[in-house]
Amino acid sequence: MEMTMRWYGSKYDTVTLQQIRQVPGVTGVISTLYDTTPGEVWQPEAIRALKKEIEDAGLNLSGIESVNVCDSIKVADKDRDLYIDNYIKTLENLGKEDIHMVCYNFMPVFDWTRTELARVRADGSTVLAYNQKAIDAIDPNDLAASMDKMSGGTVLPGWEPERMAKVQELFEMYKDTDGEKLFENLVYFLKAIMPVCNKYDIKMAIHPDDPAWSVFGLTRIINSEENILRLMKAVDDVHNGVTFCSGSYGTNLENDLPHMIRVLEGRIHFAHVRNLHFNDTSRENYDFEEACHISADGNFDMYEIVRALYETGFDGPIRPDHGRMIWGEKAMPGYGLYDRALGATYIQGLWEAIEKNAKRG
Ligand code: DNO
Repeated sequence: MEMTMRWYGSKYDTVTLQQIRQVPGVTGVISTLYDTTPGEVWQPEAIRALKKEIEDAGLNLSGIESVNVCDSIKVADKDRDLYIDNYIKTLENLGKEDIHMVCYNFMPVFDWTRTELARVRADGSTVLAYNQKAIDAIDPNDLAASMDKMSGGTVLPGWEPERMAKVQELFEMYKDTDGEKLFENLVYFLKAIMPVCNKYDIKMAIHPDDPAWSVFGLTRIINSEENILRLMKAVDDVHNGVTFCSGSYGTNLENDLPHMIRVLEGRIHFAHVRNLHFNDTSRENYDFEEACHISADGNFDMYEIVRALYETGFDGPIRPDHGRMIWGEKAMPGYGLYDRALGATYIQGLWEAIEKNAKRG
């Protein structure tokens, strides 16, 4: 594995490449061209400039999170082939720059969904949180505005204001797209891009739905072992792979995370490792918050998660995921420096112990 951190580019991120470089063991970043809109072709010069900036700081550009898939492709409207062609051109441009891992998602309308971006925990840190009652009380048309207000002026990945300005239109666009259709459209998209992925050895890594169930009546399909395996079989090519995000699959406690990693052996190309703390698991009051990375702070056995990655020969980029906001830091919710740095170090500690133990036999 390669330990990485997510970085949004110097124009948007509060964290610098120089700071990331000083986090023990981190050799790469996962980045994106945040200025682009879904559907547009990424220009070679822009990719090159991003890569150069990162390499000049002594780090690798270890993959892209995300090249977002536009709604036309997700709902299969009349423009989808045109946008798939654009996506292929983007992949080609990335491949030519020697970039081999692309994370994306296939969630309708909303990317990750939380009801609080700064819930205060007992130790004074703040975290992202989800509360079912709060979701049930929200009009989806207001969700983007409320997320924006909670963000404290920082950008939120997946919540681009231009898209969110037309939420109603988007809901309308998806009204005939049920789970089966969305799945078919995803398979169509993947089959169309596999040749370019094979040519440049680009590993596509689908990010799970977060949370791992439908919200606001919008279907979601990448949320369980059964569904992700179905997708792996439908396009049975190593370049059709997975971002294993423990904090997203783990929102549904029925998902056995270490087991999922094992059955996905060879198809996980990127790992997001984080823990969640559940306060209530009853259906009506379902409530969780994002804990710090260590097992003791949440509901997941982080040792077993990392062990499963190690034992299945995972060799892609791994990154600590959302961190708490601590020590007075002001940053993008979930993406401060300090707690993610602690997470990166902890995950590497687990990895080293597991590896040494395994080698000892
Ligand atoms: C949020 C992220 C997601 C993720 C996308 C992948 O923090 O986990 O926005 O990057 O869903 O396309």
